[in-house]
Amino acid sequence: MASAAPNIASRSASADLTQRVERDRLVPLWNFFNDWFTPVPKVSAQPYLWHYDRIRPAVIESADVISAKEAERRVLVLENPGLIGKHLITDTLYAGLQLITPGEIAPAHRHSPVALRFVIEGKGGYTAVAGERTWMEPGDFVVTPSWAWHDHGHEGEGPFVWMDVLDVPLIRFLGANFTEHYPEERFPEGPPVNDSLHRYGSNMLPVGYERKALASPIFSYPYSRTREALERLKQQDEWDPHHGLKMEYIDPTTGGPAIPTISTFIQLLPQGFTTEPYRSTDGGVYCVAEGSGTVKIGEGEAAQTFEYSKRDIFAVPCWHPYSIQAKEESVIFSATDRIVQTKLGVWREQRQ
Ligand code: 1HN
Repeated sequence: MASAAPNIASRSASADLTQRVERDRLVPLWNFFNDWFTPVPKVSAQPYLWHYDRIRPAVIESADVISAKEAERRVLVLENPGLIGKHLITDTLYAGLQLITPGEIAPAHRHSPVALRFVIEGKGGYTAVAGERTWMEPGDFVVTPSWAWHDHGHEGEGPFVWMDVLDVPLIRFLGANFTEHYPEERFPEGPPVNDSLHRYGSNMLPVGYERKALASPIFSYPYSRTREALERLKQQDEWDPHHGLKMEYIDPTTGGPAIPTISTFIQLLPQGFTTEPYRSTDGGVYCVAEGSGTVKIGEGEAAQTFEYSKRDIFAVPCWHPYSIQAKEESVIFSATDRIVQTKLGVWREQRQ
């Protein structure tokens, strides 16, 4: 057991040593041991919810301020109130709302962090990964693997908005962040639309398939398929008291997560269902695809309750218990760093 205060024989001698060794770039561990090694995790992120209806006008207005081309990516970043200036939604994840208007192209580039998109609104938008296009619809979950060339476009009408989530903080922390800009606006056209979904996402694999990258070869998980699966499964009352009906998006070639560094989930809660409080060490980003209700995040006096409805986004900081009460049947997407923690052997959960 770590004692509350270190047993320092002489405070003045310790302070004196601290001062003298500073010039030799030495710091006594006992000065900060208890600050670092706490019984439970210290978390900077705070519970927070963004009401889409409230922030939508600013997202739309961003098109008057800058073009997608000029901005490279025209995004309003979802910055957690506990991480001001860090531009992060949780301690380990970045998230933002990206707008693209008809005819615009967000130019091709690639970077080491992985990006995922969860489509919020619009029709006629697409992402191309290495020249292969996938048209996006609300509720679709789309992945841009590490170091894959990608550009976005919009050939429909009206605004097209999605939520981006990236593992930027993790990759920056590791010192492995590289970016490259493609010399043309768009990467040359590649395989036909949704080729990889048909090739790898139909419970078959091409004979002789060899895995080339860590990421799933599927980069589009259409909402129509996801919703159909949830609809079928819900008929059997598969309700986990803490999660309702919760599924993880996977790489069909391995059964592992769809993204090597971000775990992604979709859950359905029937009307009137309240999840039992649950916490885990993976903080996360939640986006409401359907429904409305309330979510309580945190414990004791620090607990906060937010009303949610379709398209709202909320942050659950790690090790904060949360409970969702579905007023209407709700479908909620989430992205967390669970897979990283699991691989490192430090992930914990607590069902309360
Ligand atoms: C990025 O490349 C995209 O490709 C979106 O759409 C958001 C945030 C930080 C760094 C790169 C995109 C991003 C980003």
